[in-house]
Parts: sequence; C-alpha cells; structure tokens
Amino acid sequence: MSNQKPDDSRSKDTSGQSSNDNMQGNAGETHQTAGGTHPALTTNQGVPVSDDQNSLRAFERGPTLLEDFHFREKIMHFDHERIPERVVHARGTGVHGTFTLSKSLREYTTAKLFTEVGKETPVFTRFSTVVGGAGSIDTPRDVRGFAVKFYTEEGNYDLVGNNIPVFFIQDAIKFPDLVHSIKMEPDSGIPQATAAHDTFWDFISHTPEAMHMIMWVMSDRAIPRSFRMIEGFGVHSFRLINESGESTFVKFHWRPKLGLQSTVWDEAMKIAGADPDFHRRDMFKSIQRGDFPTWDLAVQLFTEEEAAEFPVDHLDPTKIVPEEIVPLTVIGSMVLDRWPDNFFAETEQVAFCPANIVPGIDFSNDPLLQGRLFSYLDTQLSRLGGPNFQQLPINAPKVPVDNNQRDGHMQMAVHKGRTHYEPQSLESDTPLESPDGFSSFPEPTEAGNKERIRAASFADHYSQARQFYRSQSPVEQAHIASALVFELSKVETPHVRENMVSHLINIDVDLAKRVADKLSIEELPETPKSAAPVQDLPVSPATTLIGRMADTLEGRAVGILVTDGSDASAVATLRKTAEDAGAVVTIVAPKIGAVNATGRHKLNADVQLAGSPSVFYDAVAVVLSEDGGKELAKESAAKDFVADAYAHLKAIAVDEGAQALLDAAGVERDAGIVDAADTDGFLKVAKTRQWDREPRVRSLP
Ligand code: HDE
Repeated sequence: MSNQKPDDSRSKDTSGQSSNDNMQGNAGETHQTAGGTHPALTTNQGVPVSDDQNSLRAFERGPTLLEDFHFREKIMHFDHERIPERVVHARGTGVHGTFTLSKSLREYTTAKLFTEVGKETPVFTRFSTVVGGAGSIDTPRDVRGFAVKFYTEEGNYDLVGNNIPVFFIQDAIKFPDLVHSIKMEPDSGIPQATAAHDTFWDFISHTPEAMHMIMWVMSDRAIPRSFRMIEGFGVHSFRLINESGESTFVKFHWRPKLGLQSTVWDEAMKIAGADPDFHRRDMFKSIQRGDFPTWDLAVQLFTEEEAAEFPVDHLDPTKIVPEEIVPLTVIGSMVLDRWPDNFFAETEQVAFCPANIVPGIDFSNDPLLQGRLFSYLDTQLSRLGGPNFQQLPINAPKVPVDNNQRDGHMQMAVHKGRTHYEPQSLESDTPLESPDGFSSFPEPTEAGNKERIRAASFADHYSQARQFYRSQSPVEQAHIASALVFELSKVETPHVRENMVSHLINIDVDLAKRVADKLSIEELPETPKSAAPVQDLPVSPATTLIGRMADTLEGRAVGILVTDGSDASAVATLRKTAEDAGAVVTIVAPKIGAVNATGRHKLNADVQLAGSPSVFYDAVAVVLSEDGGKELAKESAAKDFVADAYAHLKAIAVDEGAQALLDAAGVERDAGIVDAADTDGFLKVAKTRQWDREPRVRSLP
C-alpha cells in the first residue's frame, strides 16, 4: 500500500507538521492569518489545541485512540447540540427591539412600562408557526405566534400572543387533544406543518367551539406575506391594576405600520418550495438594510360592568370584543431593529411564559389563560433541561434577581453566604419581601360548587363565526370557502367532511353550500343543534384583511426580469420609481452578474431566474428586447415568472419585447398589466393585488 495522501492542504502530512502549525500557541495568545487575527483554539478546559484536523492515531493507518480528549470532547459536545424543539411553535424567528410608550395608562395601571411616556423598554420578539417542526416551511396555512418579552425595570413581562385574536378551544385541558390532532398523524408521520388531514378535521368537527377560530384560520390571515405585515393579539383579557387597587380589563393588539398583507394560497405553496425560509429571510434582510418593522401597541379597556353588556363573554377565548364595541387606543410602538447574534442562544433558548407579569398587570379567569400559566413553565423544564433556564442571557431580566432559590441543573450563579432561607437572623444583606412588590388582585369570588364545568356564557359557538364570515369582503369570503375546500378535500374520510359542512350551515348556509358543492356533497347534512341561539351580530369591518392593507410599496419587493438586450434606461426608471416608493428592487435574469443591456450598458443581475420565481415579489416588471422576449418564451422558468405573477394577482409592467413571453405564458392583458414606461400607472397597481382578476384565473367556490 502506498503512503500517499490526497492533496489536502488542511490534512496533516506524514512529516508531522500540521497545516495550522502557525496557529499553535498558548491560550490567550493570538495568531495572524490571511483572515485576520485569531485567538488560540482551546479545549473546553482552556487548553490550547495544536491540531484540530486529525484525530490521534495508534499509527499512521491505525485505529483512533480513546485518550484523544480533544476529539472526545468535541464530538460529545456536537452530539448534544440539539435540544428538544418546542412541542408547538417550534419554527420561529426572533428579533430584538424597543417598545416606547406614547400614552400613559397611569389611570389604569401601576406598571411602569405603561405609565411613563417616552420610556423605552427593550424587547425580544419571536414570531412562529404553530404546527410544523423547527425545520419546516415558513408559509403553511397556520396561526403565527407573536411573543414579546419586555425587559422592564420591574422584571420581565411576556405578552405571548398570536396573529389571530381567538383560539380553537375554551379550556386548556383540550390543548393536548387539539395539538395531537393537528400535528402529523402518529402512525404515518405525515403530513408536516399542515392542518389539511383527517385527524385535525375529525377533532374540529367534534368541537363546535372551534368554529370561530376556523373562520380566521381559513382566511388569508393564516397565509401572511411577511411577519412584518401581521397583527398580534394577546387573545385573553388581562387585568390592569391602578394605584388604588382598581381593576380594568384589557385586551392587547399589535398593529403593523406596514398594514396587513397576505399571500394567495397557490403562491404560499410555491414559496414553500422556492424558499422554505421566506419569512425568516424577509425579516433578516429587512433588519440588515435598516428597514425596521414597527407595530403600534393598542389596548381595549373595559370594566366588569361594561363587559356584562357585551353580546359574548369576554373570558371566553373563542370570542373577540369587536373594535366597534370597544375601540382601540394606541399607547406606544415597538420597533424591531437588531438581529440576534446567535440563533440558538437567543431565538431557540428564549422561554416565553404568559405567567411572567409585572406589578400593575394581572390575569383574568379565562380558563385557557389559566392553563397556559402552568404549561409554559412546565414545558421549559424539558426543553431547556432544568430549572435555571431563566439565567440564560436571553431570558434573564435586566434587573437584579435576588431570592433564596438555589442549586439545580446548570446553576450559573455562585451564591455566597450562609443562609438561603427566610425568615432568618444570621445575615444582614439577604432579600426580603417589599410592600410594592407584585400582589394579586383580590377579586371577589362567587361561592359555588367545585366541579368540572363549562360556563353557560360560553355556549354560543356560532354567532361570532357568522359575524366574522359576514364581515369579510366577497373576495375574502371566497378565499375562506376555497381554503375549506382545499383542506377538506385532503380529508379522506367522507363523514368527517360531511360533519364539517354540517357546522358551516350554522355559520352561513351559503358558505356551507359553496363548500359542499366543491366536495360533491349533494345534499346538505343535518345541522348540529346549537347549544345557544345563533345571533346575527352586526358586522365587524375591523376583522377584514383587505380593508387593512396599506396603500404602499414600502417594505415590499419588486422583481424586474431582464436579459441581454433589455432597455437599460427603462429598467433604471422603473427601479428608481419603485425604490422611491419604498420597495426593494431585484433584477432577475437567466444568469447572475452582468447582462448586456442596450447602449452597451451592463445591468447587474442580482439573482438567477430559475432560483428567483415571481412569488418572491409583490409586483414584477418584464423588460425585454424583441429577441430577448422570444428567447425567454422558450424558458419554462420565465413563463412561470409571468404566469404566476398573473395568477397571484400581481401588477406586471411590460414593454413590447415582453409580449412574446406573455403570449407564451397565456397571460392576457388587463388593468393590472401596464406599460413599463407608465411608471405612475405601475405604482398605482403595484401597491395592491388585482382582485378583479381572480375569477379569470381560478374558479372559486
Ligand atoms: Fe401556547 N404554548 N399554548 N398559545 N404559545 C407554547 O410553550 C399552550 C396558546 C403561544 O415563541 C408552548 O415555550 C397551551 C394561545 C406562542 O417561544 C407551550 C395553550 C396563544 C408560543 C404552550 C396554548 C399561544 C406558544 C410550547 C392552551 C396565543 C411560542 C413551547 C391553553 C395567545 C412562544 C413553549 C415562543 C408556545 C402551551 C394556547 C401563543 C406548550 C397549554 C391561546 C406565541 O407551553
């Protein structure tokens, strides 16, 4: 056998010299390489390592020796790099930022973050999907988590919300069932990150209280365009407690400055393949370019007496308190402006808990909230491996922590002193309770029987589902119907589909008929008896999404498709117009780098066409020479680029050369397709979706 080794400059040769010999040295020393100055590589004991390329061998082609402590330590650490992912909300994206108060709630609360106008509180916000695993796609139809940790001067306050203001169930005891039904089925392990399968709809069809949430989840709110364009809701009612000890109920709302925006379903599915990290990347890039997403924080405030007049029980988390009944008051805004230094240390290890509240805020008796107060603390124990996870930098409050809790797995503090109990008389500087510390609101309680019970005031499961559906625009109603058809058509068991349709009858007969028709259910099934009369509540325009879109290109993306021969000045004008309107412009071409445009101009193509479909953009332009148009008309990626932009209701600016491509893609001109030279016209249509086009591109139920 030959002693020859592959020519690998990083492998150690038989002369005994390491390629990194110039990096040998003592801990604390530094070394120069082409890449700059580097500290010495050490073991976890701080011992400098001389060779990190080769394990220790008995002889040149012999076995590896167990005494190689550096190898064992390195592999041992690697073997344990993963921690259990979150049982729900596993896939998430976290960003640091600041909350600034603009209106004092002093009348209602003593919590300093909500009373001192101008006060800036650091925050860490994590957005997530609920169903999929940590490595799953960003754009499934799903609820988005919207969890904010406020590092206040009175300790950490977590507002752990979602982008939908209600929830599937009324009692936390049903949460494991809900989640078991929606996650992949346990025998097959499929499907990932979607509710579109039998077990979820089976569970839901036996859970009428979920119907209101189902309307929201089937709406376009569940397929957002960007985390930067979602609302956030605390969902439950909480209490604010003022200096006199008086309580006011509060519901929290986050409202994005960029307005709401969704994708269309076909687009969301295609994004999933083209860029599974679509939302994470969108957030990362916008922070990188200094385009910091901002939300207003608004509150709905009401008293116990006012709540008694609501048509629904505000303690029921399957209900909203419509903004039309209790308007929103904006009290401050949150700007997210700093990407974490390390994904694992921060986004993965952050531990939110709705029980983390500060003096001046308290819980309501919402039974879902009450269950959550236990669950989050409990789940962190297995996810983060012990009771000291609060000491991790991302979880640690920015104020001193001082108590008599000691020891435990991975204790980071070195506690001093002799006593860790109280009361005691041996030491002086030990922590004591303070009168201004957190105290629970002394809510007067009604006497009653201790029993497993659902309040009678929670019995109306359909009225707000109906209210939501009827509040939507015709386009949005069609999307709800079509989402239900999509989901239920993935359900293989006929009676589950029928049971679901039977609930829809109680919500809106027309909706039930539209869905039944597409599922070939010829006769509407019998309607389940509603436990409470279904009310025709007044519509709530605040619940629509299209009505909450901002008429802007700010924070949006425009893709311009070019190839050799494209008109450089037309591209430059379009680019400037879109950028001046706040959009990020990307030049897409069959190859990256320089494209030979007209007038011997070179156009710098940012991305390659095959890897950059039009689903990445909110509006597109196609600027091609006649030859370029004919050439691209043969490319399926180019045809998909325009056909998808058209099908996804996007504005398209085109020049004459683009016509051959439009023809090949079967795209017919309409009001959303404008001349590339008409920049004002393009801006106008690019700021929205071409809803009128939809009936021409897909048959909606
Ligand atoms: Fe959660 N939820 N949840 N949830 N939830 C978790 O805690 C739970 C609910 C929400 O970015 C878990 O740390 C129960 C409503 C968000 O890290 C777990 C119930 C709302 C996140 C848990 C609910 C939420 C979670 C899993 C029914 C909106 C992600 C990992 C009573 C108001 C936080 C973890 C992050 C995470 C339990 C319902 C929001 C298991 C028992 C309603 C945003 O503790």
